[in-house]
Order: sequence, then structure tokens, then C-alpha cells
Amino acid sequence: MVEAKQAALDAVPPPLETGPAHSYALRRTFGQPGEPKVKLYRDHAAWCPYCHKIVLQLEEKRIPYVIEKINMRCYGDKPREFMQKVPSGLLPVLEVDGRIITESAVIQQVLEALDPETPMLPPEGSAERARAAELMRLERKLFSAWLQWLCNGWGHESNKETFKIVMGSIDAALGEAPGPYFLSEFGLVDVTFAPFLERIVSSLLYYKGFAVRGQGRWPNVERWFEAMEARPAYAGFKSDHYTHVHDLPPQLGGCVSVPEAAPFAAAIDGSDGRSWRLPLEPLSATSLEAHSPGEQPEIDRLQAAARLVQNHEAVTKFALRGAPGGKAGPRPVAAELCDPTAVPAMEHLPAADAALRHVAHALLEGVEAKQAGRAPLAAAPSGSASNGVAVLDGAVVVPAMAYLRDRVCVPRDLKLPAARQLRAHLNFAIDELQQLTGGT
Ligand SMILES: N[C@@H](CCC(=O)N[C@@H](CS)C(=O)NCC(=O)O)C(=O)O
Repeated sequence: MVEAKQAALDAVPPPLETGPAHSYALRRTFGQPGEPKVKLYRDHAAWCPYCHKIVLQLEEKRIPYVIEKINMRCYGDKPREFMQKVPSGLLPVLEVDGRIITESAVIQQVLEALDPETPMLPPEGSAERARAAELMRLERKLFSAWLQWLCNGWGHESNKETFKIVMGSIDAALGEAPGPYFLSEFGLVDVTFAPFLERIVSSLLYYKGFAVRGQGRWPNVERWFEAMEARPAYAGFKSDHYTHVHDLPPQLGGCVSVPEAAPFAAAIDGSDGRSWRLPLEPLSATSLEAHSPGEQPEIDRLQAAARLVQNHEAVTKFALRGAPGGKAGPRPVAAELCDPTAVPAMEHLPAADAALRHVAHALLEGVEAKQAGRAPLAAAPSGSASNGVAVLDGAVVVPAMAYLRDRVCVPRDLKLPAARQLRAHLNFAIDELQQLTGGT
């Protein structure tokens, strides 16, 4: 436990080049000498499902690669050099020895040819290869049925039925395989389904109140998820419901909710008064957000604190975009979660810095120890101070902390167990301040 705690305090896990897949990595060598000859351009926030697919393939094949993170249009501009190479601006892009390859399905084939030693497709001409092609078509069918339902306000019942029929055939296809995966062995078909099935689970719960997982509806799909979540590559890049449900609308041009989804949406957004509040309910297969391999709250808290402390300047400035005087960026962005050019209210830096130190302290010590200790979170109308206790103005720091809380993305910023600790500890500080200031 001591070692695990020590490791958690490294906000950036040390073997980024060789260790388990991590969204912070910019270079993956897997221990192989020399400069990687493959470069992947993927989206900065790790939202793009097509990039997700390629990351999983590279990680599973352990092909050394470097990563350049590029903004998506919905939250920023792309560098001119990138646009010169790729006029469409679409991600993902692979560069191999100076050759530019676009379209994820083509990139998948190029990677298979580049590293035939670890094939992720059955041999050409085999019956399983034909089955793989059939399953890839089924994946596109699922994609269409999902979007037809998610993005439309009309035809709710019939779109749901169509979606259920396609999911039924996916469950049946999985049921025909000897193990948990689509074919006899894990491979490219699983990697192709994963980004969309993950987004389907989150978005249908939030917008349609429909549970794909957790109700025994499609047991083979459930078993497939469990097998995927046991794989370090998938676990390393797994996102969470909150991030997906807010990153999808700007990519898709909007998602349409139905009234029965409201309680699920509130739980996912943390506005139900429970899901982002301390004490956190354990994350388990039966919680709204199934997570494997699970959580270790003490370690997860340290991981969140380490990220906050080691990145404190950037995080404080980021939170100040939400303080009075903070402004949206000059170029309007569609993504609620990201606005790289937003302007922070720097005049409130000391207050936001002090508030986030309290949050870091609570994460490190636990709230009970913190409340019993000598550094309570104190608040008073701005300007006044009492007994040498730091005074924070709730009107300034509450919106800053809320802005940060609502923009913690998984896996970009933290893995889910640490992200929910950060969100809940920000709420703890917000609640304390609001009590002290009478609900500012
Ligand atoms: N058919 C393409 C689709 C790629 C695609 O639609 N990428 C989106 C992101 S999910 C994109 O780059 N859009 C431009 C942008 O958002 O900046 C593929 O499979 O690679």
C-alpha cells in the first residue's frame, strides 16, 4: 500500500513510454530502441472514436509510435503544418516514413501490413476472415442505428426497436464465438467495436434512459466488455459517461433527450446531489458506471491531488475562466468541455489558488482529518479576515471550482476513479464555502 501510495503521487506515471497505455503519453517505444517510425495524429481531448480505434490497435500490437495531439474543430484550430499535410483536417492520421495515411479503416490495414508478426485479423482466405468482414459491416450497422436514435427527436420507439434488433444480432454474434471476443481470438473486430459500444452505453443512458449494460439484457455483450476492460490498452483509454455525453453533441451536431432519461442524466452530471458527493458510492459492476479493474479510493484521491498540485498553475488559471470576469474565447466553440482560448479572470488568482489548495489538502488527508485539523476552509464576505484563517470569497471561488469540476475529462485529465474523487472533493469545498457564506 505504501508503494502504491508513493506511485500515485507521481501525477504522470513514470514509464510513459513503456508502461500501460496512458493518454498523457506522447511517445510509446514499448522498450524498443531507436526512433519510432510511426506518428499518430490524434485529437487532443481523446474524444474521437476513430482515433480511439487506432490507439487500441497500436497499443495491442505494441508498434512504437509518437503522438501529436491536434484540436478538433469543435474546440479549437488545427496547426497550419497539419492542414498542409491533411487538407480535410480529419483525424486520425498516420505518418509512416513521411507517408500520410488517412481514414481509420485504411490505417488499420496499413498497421496490419506494417507488423504482420502480431496479426489482429485471421489469415486471408479463411472462413474467420470472411466472418471478420461480416462483423465489421455489422459494426457500421450498429453505428447507423445508434445515431438514428440518438440524434433524432422523432421516431423514438421505432428507432429504439431498430437499435435493439441490431444489438440483439451483436449479442448473438458474440454468443457464437468460443470465448468472450467476436472471433476465436481477440483482434481488430473487437478494437473496431470498442469505441462505439463504449459511447453507445453512455449516450443512450443519458439521452434516452436506456441501459445497454447492467440489466442482463445482452449477456454476451456484458461478457465482452468485461474481457475488454481487463486489457490494459482498453482500460488505459476508457472514458466515462460524463465525458462522452458532453463530448458527443459537438461532434454529432446535437443529441436529443427524452423525459424518462432525466434521472440518469442528473446522476451522470452529478446534479442529483449524490453521485458527485462524498462519501462516494463504491464503483462496481452494479453502479451506474461499471468500471474494471475497480477503484482504490485512497490511491485515487492521491492521484487526483498529485495532478492538481503538479499542474497547479495551469489548473488554477483554467478554473479562473469560470470566475467572475472570466470570458469565453474569441473564437466560438461548440464543445462545452473545452475552450482553449477562454480568458481567465487572473485578478482572482490568489483566491482560486487558495481554494484549490484546500481541495488538494482534502484529497491528501481525507475530509475528516481536514475538518479536524488546523486549516479549515473559511469564508467571509470579501476583504474581511479573522483569526489568521484564510478567507475566501465564495462569489469568486465557487464558480471557479464549479467550472473546473464540470470540465474534468476522462481519460484526458484523470482515470475515472481519480476524476470522481476530484469532482466530489471540489463539491465538498463548494458546499463548505456555500454554508459559510449562506449560499453564495
Ligand atoms: N471516416 C473517417 C472519419 C474520421 C472523422 O470523422 N474524424 C472526425 C473526428 S471523430 C474529425 O476529425 N473531424 C474534424 C474535427 O472535428 O476536427 C475515419 O474513419 O477516419
